[in-house]
Amino acid sequence: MRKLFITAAFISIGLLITGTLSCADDIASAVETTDMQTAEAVIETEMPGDNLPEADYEGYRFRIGVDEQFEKEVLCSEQEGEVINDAIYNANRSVAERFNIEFVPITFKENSGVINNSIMAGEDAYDLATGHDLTFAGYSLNGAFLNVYDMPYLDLEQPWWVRNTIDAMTVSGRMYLFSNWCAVTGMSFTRAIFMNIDKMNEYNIELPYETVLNGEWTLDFLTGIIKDVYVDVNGDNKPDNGDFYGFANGEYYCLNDSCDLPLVSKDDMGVPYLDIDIEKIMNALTKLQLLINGTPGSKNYSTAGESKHFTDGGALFTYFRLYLVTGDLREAQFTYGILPFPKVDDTQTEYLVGYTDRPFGIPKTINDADRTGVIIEAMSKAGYDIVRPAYFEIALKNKYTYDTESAQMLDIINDTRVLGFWYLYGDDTRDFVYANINSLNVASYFEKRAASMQAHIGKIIAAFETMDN
Ligand SMILES: [Ca+2]
Repeated sequence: MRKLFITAAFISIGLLITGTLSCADDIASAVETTDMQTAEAVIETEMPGDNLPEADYEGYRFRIGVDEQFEKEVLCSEQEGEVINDAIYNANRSVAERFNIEFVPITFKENSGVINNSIMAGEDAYDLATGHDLTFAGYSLNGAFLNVYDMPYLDLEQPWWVRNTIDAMTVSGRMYLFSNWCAVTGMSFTRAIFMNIDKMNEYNIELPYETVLNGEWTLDFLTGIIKDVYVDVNGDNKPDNGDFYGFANGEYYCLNDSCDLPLVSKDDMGVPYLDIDIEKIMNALTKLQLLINGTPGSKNYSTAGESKHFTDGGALFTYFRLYLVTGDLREAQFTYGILPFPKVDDTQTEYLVGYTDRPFGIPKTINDADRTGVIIEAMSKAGYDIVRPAYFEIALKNKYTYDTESAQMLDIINDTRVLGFWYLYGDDTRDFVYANINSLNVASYFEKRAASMQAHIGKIIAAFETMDN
């Protein structure tokens, strides 16, 4: 719970301090010097340390291959007075100064193949690479990347690594892509529940923060809140985007992971196997269908792009990527809150918050694994220490208020995130929630596909187990 309280305190003191807190030390010292009421909530202000050696890499140019669209989510070369940009700049700078390196972005166009081609040609052109998730999954199966577990100095138990994602991405004890705080993209692509607090107050509905903290935030609970919330605002006697709803949604990505339906399990040796539990899937999809499309309070957007209806104040809740907070929600005329995705039901042991990312791979052509390991670990820690609080500050920067409960929610979201194995390495079943949400023909859907899914997963296991890097 330590991280949770650091965030809460940071956000609260943000009310009193103008400007951007630039690093973890500033946060700690600011907390120490304030005697406001939040101080008592601060159990511990110290960020966890790393176990990296002192090293001087003599100005080494650490080259990161990065999709041109995402360069500034990894590397920022100058301060621009924008909170997240400047936090990434500060995180980069702290690592560069600590180890005497220079970060060099080498950009490429999405899916241009240059990373894979360069590595497979044996060129040592990149120290690290990040790109499109499915494309990079393909490169990893080609043998382009090193096994993350073989890298020195990476401490996967540290909080800047994403616990559920490591579990999901590890096959037979190997992992060829990683996703963590080296970049802000994973957090920004995290799917969360957004709540219009003004409207919740107007409807006299208790904000469900305590419910979340008690572990009782479930699909049924959310559906119970939203099912009868509908107003034909534009008075045309039909439900449309001119009206107000309880829950509005047009996003289906990650719902399978958020609903604990990874479709694979692992045996005692960590080898995945296809695990299609029709009863479990039907239980989740039935509840999801009711929420999304089954009550008067449900609004089903035809595309995720219609989410502006929510940011214009058209619903109590929506489900979307966290980057809504740096986009349309900045202009929202209401106070919003952020919540983790609900548990399917009370048999689910913890919240699961699905996300997508531009994962990283470590080219097998690198010539100094120690140095690469040190820099990756340091970048991950710097992202966690510096970029994470900055992102949370932006996420919580409501028009009218900061609330500490939302900070707690973001910590829960961060700690329970999962990048789905089947999403990255799967085939057409990636979209099975969307494909079945209305028909609920789950049994026949998987009956048709089980054999090919089994064969596919067998190929992935074979690729992982036979790679010599
Ligand atoms: Ca209407």
